[in-house]
Amino acid sequence: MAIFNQFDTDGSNKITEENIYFAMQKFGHEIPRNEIHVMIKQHDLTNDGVLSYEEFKAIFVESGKPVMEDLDDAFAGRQGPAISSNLV
Ligand SMILES: [Ca+2]
Repeated sequence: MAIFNQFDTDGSNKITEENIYFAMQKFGHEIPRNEIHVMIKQHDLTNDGVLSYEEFKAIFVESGKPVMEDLDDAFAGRQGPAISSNLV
């Protein structure tokens, strides 16, 4: 999943709170750290404080929508351009 690598900028195969924060910032979305913290907590099945590929993927597939569309939805209402347009 290409989007995973967009977030996992340090190549650790884990998505941290910081990874998400800076990735979203790069996409033009300023997400409060506490919101990211909650998002991770909700999807961190292993309780290690970071998201694996599977855990990360679940954020976007749980609603049954395509990944990119869902990512936009997840941060709908934010300032900045749609995420999809930044990845092509
Ligand atoms: Ca985890």
